[in-house]
Amino acid sequence: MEHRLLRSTRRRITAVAAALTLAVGSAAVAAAPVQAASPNLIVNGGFEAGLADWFANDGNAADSAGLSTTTDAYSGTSAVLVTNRSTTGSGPMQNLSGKVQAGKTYLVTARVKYENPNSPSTKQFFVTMHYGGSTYTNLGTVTVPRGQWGLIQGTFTIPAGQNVSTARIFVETPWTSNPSSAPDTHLMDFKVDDVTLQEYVVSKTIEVVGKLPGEHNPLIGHKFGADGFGFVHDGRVYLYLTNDTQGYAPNPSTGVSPSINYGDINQITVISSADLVNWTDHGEIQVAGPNGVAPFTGNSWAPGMAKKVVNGQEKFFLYYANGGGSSNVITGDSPLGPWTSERTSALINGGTPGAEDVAWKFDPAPLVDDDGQEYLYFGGGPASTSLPPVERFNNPKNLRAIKLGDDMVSTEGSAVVVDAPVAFEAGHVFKREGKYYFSYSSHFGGNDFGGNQPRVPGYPGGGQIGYLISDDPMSWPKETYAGVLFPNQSQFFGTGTGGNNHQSVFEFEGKYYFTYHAPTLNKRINGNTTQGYRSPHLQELTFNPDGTIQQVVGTYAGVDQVRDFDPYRVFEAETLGWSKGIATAKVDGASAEFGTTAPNLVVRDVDDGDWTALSSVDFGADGAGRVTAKVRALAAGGSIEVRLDDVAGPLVGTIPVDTPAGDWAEVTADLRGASGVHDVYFTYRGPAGEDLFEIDSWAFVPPLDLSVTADTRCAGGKVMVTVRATNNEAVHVSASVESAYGTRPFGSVPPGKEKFRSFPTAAAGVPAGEVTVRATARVDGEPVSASFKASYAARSCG
Ligand SMILES: [Ca+2]
Ligand SMILES: [Ca+2]
Ligand SMILES: [Ca+2]
Repeated sequence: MEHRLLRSTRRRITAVAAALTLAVGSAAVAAAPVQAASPNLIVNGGFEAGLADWFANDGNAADSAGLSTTTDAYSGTSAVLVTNRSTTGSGPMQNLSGKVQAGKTYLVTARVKYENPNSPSTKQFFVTMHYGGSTYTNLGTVTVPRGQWGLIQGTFTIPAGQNVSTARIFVETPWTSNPSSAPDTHLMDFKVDDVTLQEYVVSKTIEVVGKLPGEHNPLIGHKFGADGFGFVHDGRVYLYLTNDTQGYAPNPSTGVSPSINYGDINQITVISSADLVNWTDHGEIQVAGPNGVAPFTGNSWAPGMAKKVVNGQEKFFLYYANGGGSSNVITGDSPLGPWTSERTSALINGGTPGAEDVAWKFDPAPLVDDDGQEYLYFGGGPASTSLPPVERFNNPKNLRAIKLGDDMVSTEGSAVVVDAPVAFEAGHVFKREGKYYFSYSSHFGGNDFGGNQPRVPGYPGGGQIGYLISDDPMSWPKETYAGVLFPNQSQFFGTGTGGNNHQSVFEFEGKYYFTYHAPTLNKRINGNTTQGYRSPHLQELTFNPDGTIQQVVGTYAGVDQVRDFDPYRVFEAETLGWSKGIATAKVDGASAEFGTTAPNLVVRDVDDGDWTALSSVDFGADGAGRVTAKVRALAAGGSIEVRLDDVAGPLVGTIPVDTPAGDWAEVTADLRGASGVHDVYFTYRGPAGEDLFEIDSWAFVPPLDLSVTADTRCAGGKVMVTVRATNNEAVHVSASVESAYGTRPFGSVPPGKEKFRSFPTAAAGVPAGEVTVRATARVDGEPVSASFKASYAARSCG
């Protein structure tokens, strides 16, 4: 009797937990991710081998039942029928000794059905673990209508230290002390089929196409990222993002993750692009937490970036919110690091002069002005209760501006109020034509802002981006309010995409762009019930003649690609226009494209049918001759199809991935028909269910392999442009070079040899320029031509 009581207590608790798991997940079973499954630990779970490996539960002397096979199966041709049950625990059982481990998490499923017309119209069933002795745990449950197959489903973690040497699972009905008093209610016959027990492995890989081919928002489809801050440096746009993917943990059965928990986030994600459509994933910076660059901070939200020459050295400063309580900054040698902390305590905190009344000392956004003066904008959260309610709502005075020291890692003087109407968070400033623009996100009302107060006409509604225009970066009275820059994203992206927002503005090659976020990838994974995982978006910003901004319309189309992609170089495989089913991971070693100190990632979780694609690649009129990839094979029989314009478009080459498993190697394929401008799809092929390979980088090469370099030198006070061409082919190549200072033949260049030409310019100084080398040869009897460009820097010989 005693052990029965123990069992009953334990059972009730775990049954509630299992029911909650089911309630969260049951709506989205259809969205279950496709991934390499962990093996089923149950032998003969479908009873297609009869009763092999099954027996009736005999854990207690009172337990007994008859097992037989039935052709009334859920799947296949056979299931088990349980009859003559003496206890509620009497059901089919299988031994798990040696198969499960303490501390690990498992997913259990089973199909059950009962038909007794004298039984209740619905009945609850359990899959239960009997570890031994009196230790029983319910693993999963379902309440099923009479006459229908129901699905028992549950996840569970075996407690650390649990002895599993005699672990067994069985299917049963809810325990009661005297079941024989109502056998139709408690001891009915039932059928079981398709019992599975798998280790529960959480994969963050996004299996849906999150960014649709042809569309440019969200910017990436393989991970999340919020609070984007756009930063332009050396011809690229870098976007710094709150790493929303950090706590993402989709249930392997349902594909649904628990809702976002900002407290999990202590990393910042970096992506960059030279064309605003193909984005390179630079991975995550471990900013905060015990192993962070600044371990005295716990979170890293809402990044902001600035650069400045300090003591003759160009440095990069990454500001971030340490939760709601403070803000901090780390210092980089480049936009991609490496990163160090110059501080040992937060930059903005309760001791910052002028910030005493700011509830949330977060969302730091830097501005380095044309005159070199540095500013930081920050703050947000509930308005001071010392303000009258109407003012708390309309002019909460919760945002601040403060000067930064010349070192960028200290503040100067006292913070001043930015009196942004209905302000909540996300202050940001940019400068255009001598005017300063402050944008911010508005609050959603409630008691923090004085309750239900009349909104001043024209002031922002809840969760909108408003903006102010000022002549002075430290003066933001409410009269500088200029309107709503962007309504809530749910107006454009619909159900499930509401919530907060956070914006930035950057100028790139003469145009202005607006960054914002929306949980559009989350919506593509889970439908209209999203869990708050946000994705970065871009739209172009258009100004009126009076300097005000036209309200931004959010679209999946996004912004135009500003230049075609240059394939004739080594570039990272983690450069993605669009993708399906892949993930990325940081690896040791340098980036082939971004240098020895930049992080390098690889494309991983490559299954048969997964793909990555690049938008608008310019192969030139001569086309590409070959493509090489740096790959690490993980299984035999993989290959990469190179296709144009569509995942099923014209095949221009197939790269066999036939190198030894586990080693990095270069693989290559000749290409036919890859000329002009096309989207390029790399479609991954190999045995189904296998993790095929990882990819580090790509390089396309022209039909002829020449190395061409251009330079300048001084001769007699005049500039000479010099051009060097090396023939890497096994045949003679005929070549000539065109420059701004004339065209000269190289003549025939023998295999492996180098030729040199110089162009007198007759000028003491020349601007930067480019030369073109045109080459022809006969390869395998076929005439082949290719052209190569090389650039040189400006030169003065005065
Ligand atoms: Ca079956
Ligand atoms: Ca995959
Ligand atoms: Ca790489």
